[in-house]
Amino acid sequence: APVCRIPKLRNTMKMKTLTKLIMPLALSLLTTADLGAQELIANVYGRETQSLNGKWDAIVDLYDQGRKNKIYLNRKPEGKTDFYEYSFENGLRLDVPSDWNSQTPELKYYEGTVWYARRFDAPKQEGQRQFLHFGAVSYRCRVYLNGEEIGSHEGGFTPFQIEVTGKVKPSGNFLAVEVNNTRTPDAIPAMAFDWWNYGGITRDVSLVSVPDAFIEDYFIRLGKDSADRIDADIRLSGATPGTAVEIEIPELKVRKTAVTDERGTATMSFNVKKLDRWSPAAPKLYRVIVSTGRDRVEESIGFRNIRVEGEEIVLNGAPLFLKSISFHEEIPQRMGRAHSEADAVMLLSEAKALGCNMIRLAHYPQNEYIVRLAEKMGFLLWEEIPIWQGIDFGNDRTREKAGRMIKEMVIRDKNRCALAFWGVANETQPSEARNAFLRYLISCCRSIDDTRLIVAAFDLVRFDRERQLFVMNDPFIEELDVVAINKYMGWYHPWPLTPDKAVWDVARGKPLIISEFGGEALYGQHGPADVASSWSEEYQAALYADNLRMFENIPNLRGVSPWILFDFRSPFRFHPTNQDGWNRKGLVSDQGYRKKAWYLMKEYYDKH
Ligand code: GCB
Repeated sequence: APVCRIPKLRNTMKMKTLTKLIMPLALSLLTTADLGAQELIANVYGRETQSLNGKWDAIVDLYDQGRKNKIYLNRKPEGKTDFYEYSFENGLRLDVPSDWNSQTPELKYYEGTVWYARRFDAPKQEGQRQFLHFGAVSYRCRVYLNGEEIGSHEGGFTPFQIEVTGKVKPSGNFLAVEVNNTRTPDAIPAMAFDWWNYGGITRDVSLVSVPDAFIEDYFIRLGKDSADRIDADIRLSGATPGTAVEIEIPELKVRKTAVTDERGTATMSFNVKKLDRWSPAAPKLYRVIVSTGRDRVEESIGFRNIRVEGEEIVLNGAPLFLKSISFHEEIPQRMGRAHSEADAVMLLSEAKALGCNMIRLAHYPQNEYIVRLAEKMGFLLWEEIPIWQGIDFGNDRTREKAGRMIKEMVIRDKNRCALAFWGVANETQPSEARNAFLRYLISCCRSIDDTRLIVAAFDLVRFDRERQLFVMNDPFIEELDVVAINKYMGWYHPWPLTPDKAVWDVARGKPLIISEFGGEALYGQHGPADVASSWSEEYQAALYADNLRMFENIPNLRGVSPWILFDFRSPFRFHPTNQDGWNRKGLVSDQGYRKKAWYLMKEYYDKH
């Protein structure tokens, strides 16, 4: 199981709550086993890996004939009468990692199946276990090694791995991956969403080697309400109970040991002296080394406290205002998915220039380069899974998938102190089915990590004419630590009164974040500041000025996150000259030029 603290919960939670947590958890673990994907190894980038990135052979399988014809066997004619109507040689070649849409014009709009294949050698290492690790494949895939199906995965933005110990040969392995990005009503996201549905092996692929008894997972963090106590849970795989595990933090002069219990987990809690806590202003990280007699892994970890007190979000004991921005995992200039460290530098530098202290990673877990660099650069993070309108909340299979997805996200990033918020949904409508679904997602997060704040974004705020106030009625906000609102005043909603009179009475008693606001403008287009259809920089800037004025009338406002940093590609956007397949709400154009509204936002952030 994932580092899963269910027994610990017994002390703090009622049995009824516990059963509610365990039942769905047990269910979803079963499904994971079905799929052949296994528990994730923490910190793959800190491991001994062989990269399988590069050029892969590819076959576009529009009518899904490949599996039926077992093309993953990669057979070659031997006898005189043999022939096979496929070959992975001398055909299309695609980059991994990358989306397929941006690699050849024929695949720009493609939604369907593409087969990827490559050969690799894996020199034998005695006493080692090996795992194939995929950072992400969009959206679903089946993996075949040397002619055998070894696993599958669904969900385009989270990692998975498959153990291949004893299955990889020292040389001449043939790895095929059947990737499909067809939209379906039971998928997450489902049939329509406001971003580009890139397909492909979009993140790094590696062969990870670990000792046969190895450090599988760990969760090392500052105690929830303590400025100097570090809590750690470390889980070993393949080790006998009673194995000693050590944590070393040289800069803090820490060297602590504990032994594993019968589940393979070692638990430690210890106080440290002179800890510099991580914050956006001082993003201090410490070198942490976890080791056993057989295995050793190290990485940089930061320590901080985050909690809610009444209407405040409190970081390291002090109230904080979140100066956030969103971006998609996309490089607009390249019209493709972001997948490298250089891409992360581009996206995050522009957020830094705006003066942000937080990123809302829209609308799905983004790659680890972005998450890790954001932490180093001093951004808090909000990470969510693509529960984005139109989700089939009544479908149990969809719920299981979402649960697995959110767990993969939490497992991957739980050691990143920058991560402050787990987002469970964006723009959902109240219903019993939705409530049960989201409650389940919250229980999935909390079963692994109960230290982050749980948030969801709603678009239900409306103007109450009688009370002359902006209000919202969704009882689900009671289940959240922080309430987030997407509200497009001046774009989707005309102003019912002037911005200085637009007062909010929403989610009082809790911190509120404006998680989206904005409007579209085409960079370099000038026009009247009061005509939306001018798509002008002037209109967008005036809209920003109005919204920033309204924010003064939201008493529990503790952060804002404009939509969005860059123009992004979206099949929702049909206007031939102003949009041409792009959502133009960016503060920065698709070519990287700052629009007028950028400067207003920058000034606002500099003042806060
Ligand atoms: C929203 C969605 C976001 C869209 C945005 C828009 O409310 O959360 O994904 O892109 O509005 O531009 O309409």
